[in-house]
Amino acid sequence: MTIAAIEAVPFRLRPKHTIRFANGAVGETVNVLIRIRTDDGLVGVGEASPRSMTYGDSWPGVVHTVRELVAPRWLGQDEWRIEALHDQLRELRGSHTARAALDIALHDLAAQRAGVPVATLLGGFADRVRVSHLLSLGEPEAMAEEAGTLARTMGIRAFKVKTGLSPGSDVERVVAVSEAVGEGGLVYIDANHGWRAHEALQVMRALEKRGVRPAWLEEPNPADDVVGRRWLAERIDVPVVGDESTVDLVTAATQLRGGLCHWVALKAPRNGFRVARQIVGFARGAGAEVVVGSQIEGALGALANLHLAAAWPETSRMPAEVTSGHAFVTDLIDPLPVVDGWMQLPDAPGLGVSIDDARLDELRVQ
Ligand code: MUC
Ligand code: MG
Repeated sequence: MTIAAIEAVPFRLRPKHTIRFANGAVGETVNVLIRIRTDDGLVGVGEASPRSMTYGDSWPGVVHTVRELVAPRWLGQDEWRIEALHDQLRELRGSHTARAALDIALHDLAAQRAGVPVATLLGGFADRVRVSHLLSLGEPEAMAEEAGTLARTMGIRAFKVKTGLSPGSDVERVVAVSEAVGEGGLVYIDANHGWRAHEALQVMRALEKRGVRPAWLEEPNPADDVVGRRWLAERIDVPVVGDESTVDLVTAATQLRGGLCHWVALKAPRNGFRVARQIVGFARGAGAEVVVGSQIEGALGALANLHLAAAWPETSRMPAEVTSGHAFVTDLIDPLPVVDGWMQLPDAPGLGVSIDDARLDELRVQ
């Protein structure tokens, strides 16, 4: 079957609260629904969540890329030939979120044809995922309170503590959340480039003195401070994780081989499934772990992340950030529930979701 139409529909998401991190915030935001329709009427979907502060992209840019640069190349092509379709975009630089959403939509189509969930098509390792939740950067007490509430109401025991504001207050954030989570919980840090390398070392030493050991440390200092990153990675025994500095196979391989990080974060909304598979293979060969993170996507993007986390043993080892769909008051689909700290995959073919046109029309940005 061939690709008959590709749509890029911007829609508005309203968060319950603005989600803050060291290099920006996500408040009311516009994401883009990608729909690929085949000549026999099957529809594959993906959500692009552009992040100007992280990748320099924007929703009008995603819409333009899909409508003007991708659609003319892909219309009339065989939907199954995913590698060939991506190869036609090789001259397109960047555009991670547009490319990832297109890749997700192609896999949604392929899995529907095969009659299995996307996670099964990819590898089928698990049918449920241990959940981690990203805590917005705020006062230590407020972050600890949010963690405690989610532990009680949803059974979540794994939390990303957003930091990168100031080393002293950041230590208090991590300590407060760790105390709220208690024994058996898992706490890790993301500074989104907010510290200098020596400040990151200072924070880790201060945490050690307080008896707190984070499971990993994401993006401690600016990634272009190559010397500082390596200096830090050589000095701490908590794994340093590349996230926005390891956006594809080449950057992930370069950072891992260069000793700038020990592990790598994957995100379906940034990597899609194809690039995620490449990075997982490289990381496994390099003896590195991967973790599944969120870029605060809507419920559709979070559903794609759930399939990614369930696909392979490597992506299932650590709790995955799949709760961002719960952050919004308005969205295209309802987020999946978290029960006792786990999220169950839908067993319907594909991503397991269909988009309600009336709901899309309400949220559509003209
Ligand atoms: C993260 O892990 O860095 C914040 C911006 C973004 O693109 O991702 C988030 C979370
Ligand atoms: Mg991160």
